[in-house]
Amino acid sequence: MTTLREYLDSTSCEEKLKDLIELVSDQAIPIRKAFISNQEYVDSENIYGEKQIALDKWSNEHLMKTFRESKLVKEAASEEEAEVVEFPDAEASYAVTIDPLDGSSLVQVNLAVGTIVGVYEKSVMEEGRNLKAAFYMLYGPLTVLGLTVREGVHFFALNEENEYVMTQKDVRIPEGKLYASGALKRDWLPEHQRFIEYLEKEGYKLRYSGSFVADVHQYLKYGGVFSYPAYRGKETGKLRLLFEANPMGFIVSEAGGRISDGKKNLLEIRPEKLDHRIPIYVGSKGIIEKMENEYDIEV
Ligand code: P6P
Repeated sequence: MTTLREYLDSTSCEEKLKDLIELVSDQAIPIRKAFISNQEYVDSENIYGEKQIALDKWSNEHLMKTFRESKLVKEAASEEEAEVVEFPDAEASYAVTIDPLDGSSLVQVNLAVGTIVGVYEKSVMEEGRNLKAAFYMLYGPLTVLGLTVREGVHFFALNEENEYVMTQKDVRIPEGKLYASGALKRDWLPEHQRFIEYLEKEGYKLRYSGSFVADVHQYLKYGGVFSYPAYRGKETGKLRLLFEANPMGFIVSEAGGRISDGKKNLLEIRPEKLDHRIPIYVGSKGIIEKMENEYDIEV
């Protein structure tokens, strides 16, 4: 089976970027090992006012240490940090975004969570379409790596020797019929509600876990539309542009799908601030374009 390095060597990826992708994806091993002893909530919150579990902090600190020691990263932004972290000793210019442990509250109920990574040429405050690489490590029954270096999307899994081997090449998202919507139904805005009612009438099946990275991985395989919309009292929605929407949306787009804010291609939206939240509809291209053309989704 093709290893991660063998795949990377078959691409036009720069050597330092290959090294960075391998180094960061290998951190799935220590992060997963830390699950058992870092599950409790700690008395701190992230910048979004969300309670943190010890693992959020542990994985963030571990990844930041990895970046610093690698000298491959000039700056890193994290869902768990209030500011961009600079690495003045870096010998490369990559700018990295991380959600160190997306869906972390699910660790306590043993559901899949993951690490989301975006790599830019020089700055994290870029439109998502400028990503040089985007990948995620998904901690489920297998430890899976979903990766794009702008040459399609490919899945890898850790084998018995803790080496990533390719399990699926050139992933293409089908026009499947899964759907999900975050936010309380009583707070959905009228056009979003109308769209969801259409999906249900068309026989779409609800699949929603509470972990964006795990849900998007499922939608990549089976197709459909995952949404976390603008909703009453939170017209920006909940998910973060830099740390969740851009990298995962870029991967879905590279697999032939689409990510939208409800009106337009989300990957063309310039971030206004680090903690930029945004409504998202991500998944199969056909249904998302239908939504954009036939529903006046409130954004
Ligand atoms: P809710 C996890 O906190 C997260 O950012 C995403 O991974 C997930 O899709 C969403 O929030 C879940 O939000 O409101 O359903 O708990």
